[in-house]
Amino acid sequence: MNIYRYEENPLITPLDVVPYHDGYEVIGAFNGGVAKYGDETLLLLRVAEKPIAEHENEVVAPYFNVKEQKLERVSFDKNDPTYNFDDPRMIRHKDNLGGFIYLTSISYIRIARSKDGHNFTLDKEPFLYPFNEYQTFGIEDARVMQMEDTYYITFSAVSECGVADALVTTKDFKTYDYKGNIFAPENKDVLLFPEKINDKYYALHRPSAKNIGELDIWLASSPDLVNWGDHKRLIGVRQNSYDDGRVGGGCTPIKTEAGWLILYHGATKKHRYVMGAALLDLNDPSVVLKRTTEPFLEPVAEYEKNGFFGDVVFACGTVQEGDTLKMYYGVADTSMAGCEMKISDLLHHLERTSCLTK
Ligand code: MAN
Repeated sequence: MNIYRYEENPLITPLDVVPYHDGYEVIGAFNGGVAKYGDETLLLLRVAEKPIAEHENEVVAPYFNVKEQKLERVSFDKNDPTYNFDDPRMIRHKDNLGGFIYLTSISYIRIARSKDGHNFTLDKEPFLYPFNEYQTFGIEDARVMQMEDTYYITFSAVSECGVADALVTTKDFKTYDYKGNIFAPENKDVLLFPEKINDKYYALHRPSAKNIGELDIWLASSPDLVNWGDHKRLIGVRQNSYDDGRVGGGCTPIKTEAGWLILYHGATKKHRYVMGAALLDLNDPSVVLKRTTEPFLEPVAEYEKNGFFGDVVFACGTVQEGDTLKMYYGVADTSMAGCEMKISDLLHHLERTSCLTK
């Protein structure tokens, strides 16, 4: 299937972002949600900032102190046998496998604006910055759904309580109304459908089963976009496939004549992230009509393969113009890239490579 990657890729890298905090460096400007606002394309970038260590053996972890409303840092010694520093994204306890204590960077959402969809200018201030006890380790991976003149923004709220999903609404991308956590931990990748279906709102979400179960995409419905129920497992991981480790919704569902087009990320157990697609029934999104057995986008470009966490393409939004779909995606947990494809090509790809197993 034909995908045109923008020649300017990567469109935004950490070097384009001035740190918001003194003594910090920007290590990521990625996984940006997408909105069309007036004549501009907005990317709601996840900016990750890391405290600069004072000496070679220091590992520093940031957290937002809610009471004091300021960012603080905790220092660790790389040689301390109590901790495991192998995963660059986090610090774990050694004796308790999987025992997580801190992230090595803090993320918040900053807006990049563009008139041509290729050249972006960054806002100086964050748009969404941690403000409550569910966000002490940051705000990550925003997704935007537009209904009339209101934009609904979902994001991961990360703290020692786990990763929850929160919702805010805005009309101007300057101020916002907080609607609370709409999914409890651990859950990620909430995508709101852009219209009611048979008088109900729908969302995709990805509970992160820790004990029994897999990292599958679920469907929920709601009367008001805030209270969610009727949870159904929708798109699961598949053994021996590009998505045998985890799946999660990527872009706001796109309405086509053939059904709701879902662009999702699938990762192997070794954390290679690609983009797959599925098609849901227009009148009943709990019915999966088709699902790709081959990804439509894989990390092949240098900027997709190498970075803070390589071999990752992670799309969080699109702009649709007729049959053309402009997709913006995070690469290697580091930068932002853009590409274009035809929706009709995606539907053919689904037709050609479809398999119905959930
Ligand atoms: C994973 C990665 C990190 C992220 C944490 C918390 O480890 O996606 O980038 O910060 O989860 O969400």
